[in-house]
Amino acid sequence: MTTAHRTCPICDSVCGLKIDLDPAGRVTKVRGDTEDPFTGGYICPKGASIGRLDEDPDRLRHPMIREGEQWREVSWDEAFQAVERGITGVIEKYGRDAVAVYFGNPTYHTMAGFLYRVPLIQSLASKNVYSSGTIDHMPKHVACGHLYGDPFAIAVPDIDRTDYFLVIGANPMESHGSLFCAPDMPGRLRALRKRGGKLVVVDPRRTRTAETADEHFFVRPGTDPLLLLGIVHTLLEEDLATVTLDVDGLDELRALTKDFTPEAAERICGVPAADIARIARELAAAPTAAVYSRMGGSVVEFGTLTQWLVDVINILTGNLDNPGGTMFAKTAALEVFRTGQPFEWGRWRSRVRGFPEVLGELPTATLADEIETPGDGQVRALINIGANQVIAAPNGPRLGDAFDRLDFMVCVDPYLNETTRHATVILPPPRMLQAAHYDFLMQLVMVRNYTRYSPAVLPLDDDQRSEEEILGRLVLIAAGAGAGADPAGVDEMFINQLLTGATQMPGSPVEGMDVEVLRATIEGDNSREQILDTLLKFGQYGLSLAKLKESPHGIDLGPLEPRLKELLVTRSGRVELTPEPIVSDLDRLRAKAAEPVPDVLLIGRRQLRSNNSWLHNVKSLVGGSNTCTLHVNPADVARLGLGARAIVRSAVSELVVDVEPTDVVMPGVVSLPHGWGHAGGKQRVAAEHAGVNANALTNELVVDVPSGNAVFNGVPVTVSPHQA
Ligand SMILES: Nc1nc2c(c(=O)[nH]1)N[C@H]1C(S)=C(S)[C@@H](COP(=O)(O)OP(=O)(O)OC[C@H]3O[C@@H](n4cnc5c(=O)[nH]c(N)nc54)[C@H](O)[C@@H]3O)O[C@H]1N2
Ligand SMILES: Nc1nc2c(c(=O)[nH]1)N[C@H]1C(S)=C(S)[C@@H](COP(=O)(O)OP(=O)(O)OC[C@H]3O[C@@H](n4cnc5c(=O)[nH]c(N)nc54)[C@H](O)[C@@H]3O)O[C@H]1N2
Ligand code: SF4
Ligand SMILES: [Mo]
Repeated sequence: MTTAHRTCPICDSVCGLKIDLDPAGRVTKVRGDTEDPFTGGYICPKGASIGRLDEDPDRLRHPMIREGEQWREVSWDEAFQAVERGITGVIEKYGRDAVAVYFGNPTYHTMAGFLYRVPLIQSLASKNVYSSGTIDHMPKHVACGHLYGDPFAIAVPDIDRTDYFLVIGANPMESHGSLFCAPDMPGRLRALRKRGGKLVVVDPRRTRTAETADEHFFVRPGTDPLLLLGIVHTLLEEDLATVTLDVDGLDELRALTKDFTPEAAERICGVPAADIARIARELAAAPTAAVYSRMGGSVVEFGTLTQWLVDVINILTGNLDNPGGTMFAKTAALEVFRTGQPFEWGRWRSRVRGFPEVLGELPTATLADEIETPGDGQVRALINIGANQVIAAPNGPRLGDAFDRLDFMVCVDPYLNETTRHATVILPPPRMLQAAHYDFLMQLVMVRNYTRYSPAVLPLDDDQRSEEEILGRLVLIAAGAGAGADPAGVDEMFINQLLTGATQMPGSPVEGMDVEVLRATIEGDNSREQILDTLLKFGQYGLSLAKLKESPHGIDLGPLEPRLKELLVTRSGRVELTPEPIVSDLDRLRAKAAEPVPDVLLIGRRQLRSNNSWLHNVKSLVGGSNTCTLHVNPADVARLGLGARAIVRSAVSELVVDVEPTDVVMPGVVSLPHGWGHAGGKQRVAAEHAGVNANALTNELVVDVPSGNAVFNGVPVTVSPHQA
């Protein structure tokens, strides 16, 4: 028996795992790694099931090619040749914009996803770049891009030191935090209250987080910006603001929020005006406070306004970039994604609906339009990496149909599922435990600076390819170098670029040094490790791969420290409180607030033993509370005359759902989890617990305008009894 240590790659919590394996490499036991200085031994049921998940017999072992309805296992050579024919064929005939690339959620966690994203985008040179960012957190990037100039300057709640924590539309007790990496969230939230801190939650559901809180307010979905404007209004009208940063636009903010009173907010969002004003006063009076919002304030019609207001309140109360408030983490690897230039967006627009590009991407909500609409630049091929849009994207089933119209689609994915079944070729990455792990992106949003590298636990078999190699080969195919080119060349080019940059940077410790000489000092067992070594050596702590390997449980790099001065890159050199592209959206909010309120609003629900769509094929993770039901308040059950099943209708489609009466959801709101609706794939356990696809109801034609982000929460629906 052997014991391995590695980071769990499933969610943002980065838990250190201690994994026992038998001589055949089968996982016999998984515990939390108590020696990990950051995650401290915390683990959830998903991490504990990593063995079952990894050993799932339905995971694909070989590349697959589809001929009609038939799938055939093929060699890697044959698969990559088919990809080359498919991609270059489309490029030659229709040009580069005809090939789209899509990066799904797991690409934010894998090393391959981070390291090959930019090379693939560059070699493809297509305007059609998409990711799960636009069905998730894009409003936060847009808000921070405009406020600070750097869309990656995302402040995280300093949970361990704060006195007051206001959570608007997030459920960290069950999601374990998002853009907020704080392992053992339950422990940290309990500790906050134990030391006399206050936790206030605003959510249309009484979630586990709400149950842990001092106060919980039901809020009508999609109306949080009005509540937050009421807080800003109170802070400014009552002279409670204590701005510690150099800001532009304070007077304009005062003028803009003059008529957004708590009373006006109460009428729309349902939270009493007196409570809104009191929360504002409490935030101002608390020695330290942090306001935080995620999916409930992001995948909504006014996601960018909501995310902007969250930061504005943290700024007005003197809490942004200060201990106990919200702060910026400092990653161990060189922060290559920061451009050092003021945020730019809208450098090009989507062809059909004219959405501005953000971070070089177009919204997922318009991918189907780009595939279906004929004309120059129509998308004819798709490179799809770790994404299950048929289940994850707004009006997912429309995308499924659109995928069938493509000339070519390649998926890098371990499963034959609702999305990959539309592909021509599937390239399966190896098991999680066969991949090394390093959290490039999660380190951006940690509540304590920390780093950890986990080498692969299990070796690759001869007939497997690492995900880095798979993506490296796609980079080369997209560049026109062919299916047989050596992907090590891609890595070498990246290392060379990094080293050249370092030698040319004024003040760098290696300024003027010979790149060849420097190259010889870079260590690692393979080129990916060498890239990591380079990024660590030129990173902000001067670490190295060797140092990380000496510390298999991870290295604590200390508490968060103020760092906005270093990150701020606005044109004015100040924090820009009232960026025009954001505040101009207030008119849309006013118009929306004047509209009649729909009878019922649909929201989502994350479940502890799920992670989006891909964890339902493991028996221990499905069943019990982890089933796909519609939560309906008993008052609505009575009012609408509902029985065991109901028909939910939206502007897009309708579904028959199982009804679960519960007062955890407020009247007028129903909640259906996403990630279900398993059909047409080869996941036997998931098929037995299929559920329904919540995104058959969500509408891709409604978006958060400044970011193009999808809207999953606050979808107008009607609910009526279903007679079997
Ligand atoms: N167990 C588990 N963990 C996960 C995931 C998972 O699927 N399962 N997914 C991972 C991913 S990809 C992400 S992005 C994160 C997300 O992490 P979170 O954002 O913390 O997770 P959600 O459960 O979506 O929380 C959103 C909350 O907003 C509430 N809400 C809905 N509409 C509104 C609204 O209009 N206003 C307000 N104020 N609240 C609203 C919902 O009821 C819900 O409680 O979780 C990650 N972790
Ligand atoms: N209605 C509604 N819809 C939502 C949400 C919601 O709250 N409500 N949440 C949204 C959010 S926050 C997100 S992030 C998206 C997620 O959207 P997606 O990223 O499209 O969906 P996932 O279910 O995470 O699917 C991930 C895919 O990656 C595959 N995969 C797993 N591991 C690996 C790996 O190591 N490598 C590769 N290459 N592939 C792998 C899985 O088999 C699966 O097909 O869903 C969004 N959709
Ligand atoms: S909370 Fe669970 S899924 Fe998330 S990293 Fe920790 S063990 Fe993995
Ligand atoms: Mo997400």
